[in-house]
Amino acid sequence: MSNAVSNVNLEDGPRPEHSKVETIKWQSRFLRGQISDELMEGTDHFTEDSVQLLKHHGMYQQDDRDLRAEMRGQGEKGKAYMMMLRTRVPGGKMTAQQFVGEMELGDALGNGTMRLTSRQAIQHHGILKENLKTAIQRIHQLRLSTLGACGDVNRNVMACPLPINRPCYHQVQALADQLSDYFLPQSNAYFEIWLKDLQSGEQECALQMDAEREPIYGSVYLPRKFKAAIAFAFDNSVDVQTNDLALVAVVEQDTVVGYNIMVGGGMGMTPAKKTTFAALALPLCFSTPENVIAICRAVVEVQRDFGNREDRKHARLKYLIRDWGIEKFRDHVAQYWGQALTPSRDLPITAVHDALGWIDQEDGRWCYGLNVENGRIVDRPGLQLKSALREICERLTPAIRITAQQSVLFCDLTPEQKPILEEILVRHQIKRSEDYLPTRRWSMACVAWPTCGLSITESERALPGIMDGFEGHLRELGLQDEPIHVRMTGCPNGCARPYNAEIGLVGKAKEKYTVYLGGSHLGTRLAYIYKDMVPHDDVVPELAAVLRVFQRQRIPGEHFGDFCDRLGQEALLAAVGS
Ligand code: SRM
Ligand code: SF4
Repeated sequence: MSNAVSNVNLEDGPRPEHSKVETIKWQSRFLRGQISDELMEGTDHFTEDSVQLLKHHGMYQQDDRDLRAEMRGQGEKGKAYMMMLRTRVPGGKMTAQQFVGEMELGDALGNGTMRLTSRQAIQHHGILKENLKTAIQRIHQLRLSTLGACGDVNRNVMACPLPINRPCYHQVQALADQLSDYFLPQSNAYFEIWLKDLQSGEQECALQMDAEREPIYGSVYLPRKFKAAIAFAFDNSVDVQTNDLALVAVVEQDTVVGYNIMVGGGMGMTPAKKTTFAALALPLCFSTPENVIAICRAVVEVQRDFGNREDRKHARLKYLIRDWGIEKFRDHVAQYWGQALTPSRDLPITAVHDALGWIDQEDGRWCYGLNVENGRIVDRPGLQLKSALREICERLTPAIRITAQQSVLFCDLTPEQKPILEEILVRHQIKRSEDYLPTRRWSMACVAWPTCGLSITESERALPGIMDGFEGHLRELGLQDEPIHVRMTGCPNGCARPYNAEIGLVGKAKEKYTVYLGGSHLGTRLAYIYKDMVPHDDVVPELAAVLRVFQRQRIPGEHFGDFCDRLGQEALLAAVGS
């Protein structure tokens, strides 16, 4: 056992060399800070210290970047401030009533759209500071919460969303719910700031969390965000290895007999900072279902105590594991847990499902997975998506699941309800999932402009056009049935997980992208940089050139990502002829 010295003293607070955010958290009295006072002020935005704390309450301060130039042009110094609010939805599971309630919230207080996220959660954009409390209270009244959706804590826990009626699926969802609850901040700040003035009957579930201590996190919380997901080896739709804590259920006769636990996945990186990198989680151990939460807690505690608190760009768990090596990390987890760890079972990931189209739940009921392009639920001329989803929810009251590809599943439908759902889609001009090419069903873009303060390029607004062009070439080459995974982000932070996709398009400079190739459709291999600084208009021609080589040289049945990986960058460039 090594003698590594803890990086934080939970009693004494941050050291001078720690980042400013550590002091803000430490001085916040468990996430309170000045948020309540600033809410009362008539300003349109929060101070920087409060902005850091607000993340733990599930929100980001943003401004409409489309309006920045206009506001400058009018001689104003200000920005069009607004808040993004994120609801936690473990495993993406919610009721139809909650889903409709969230859409109504977006209409009443947000920008009239709702966003399904790449972690199975829900986001609203465009909420004004003055409406924030009402928005959170409405979410609370839906028996949902934004607490811990962002910030230096465990975020929304992902789990396979398929509603198949077999014990293993229920067990995995139950564990996602348990982990989500277990790692929630315990501070009463959320209740005090947002919910205290609700009628007493409506406070009910918030009042259960009135402990004034953080038994797991301590007073400075984690060094950085922390993410967990649970997959099956036969369905890795949650992209499990991109998480800090990655659980793969070991299933025997439809029942979970344990979990392979992996650690240290993460996508975010800063190209200019060479010490940063994307990483896939590495095997830690096997756990029985009885021990899994305790071992997960030990992982979180080791990261809490030893994770880097000086440099937030080096603070995710993956850097601790890279600095220490997995063996030393494993030793520490065993020590914190108090028992020896059991080696992982040999259980490779073999498949991913997009869960779209009609799926037999194996209990006489059906699920329909609807492809929501880039997760944006909106009504616009020619696409009445929001209205259609509302009607489906109100008439059929399906159970809802959000997928890790930003789409939605309507579950528990009777055979008689199937034609009704189809009719609603047709009447609202919604394309059925079956009518998309497989590559579009698998495509995913992050939000980027105009709300994301970190975006360098367009993403959500750019990918549909890029996919139109890409699909044209697929058809031309007879490759239209290839389920090639394309993921795009407006900056290198990787919110749509581009670095393990078959094609990753990452915003690098104004209207320029880094093109990554060679990730695995299973999510188990990182991609390499194929070309850097590719102008937006050249992206499709560049990809088309690679498609042509793929069509000529692939081994029958070979996936696009596997082909690009087999050739590697140099050979691929040579084959393309550039
Ligand atoms: Fe993300 C920051 C949106 C999933 C890595 N992400 C942001 C912020 C909050 C920008 C900011 O810090 O100011 C973005 C808000 C944009 C907006 O206007 O809504 C944002 N991230 C998103 C969402 C909404 C993308 C989407 O289109 O679905 C996803 C919300 C997930 C959720 O429900 O919790 C989202 N972000 C991810 C993922 C994918 C995942 O977790 O599976 C990643 C890569 C995995 C990882 O964490 O490494 C990701 N987001 C980041 C990072 C880089 C973190 C790092 O370790 O370097 C940042 C920037 C940061 O934390 O400093 C970031
Ligand atoms: Fe914003 Fe970058 Fe994340 Fe896209 S990848 S949402 S641009 S932080």
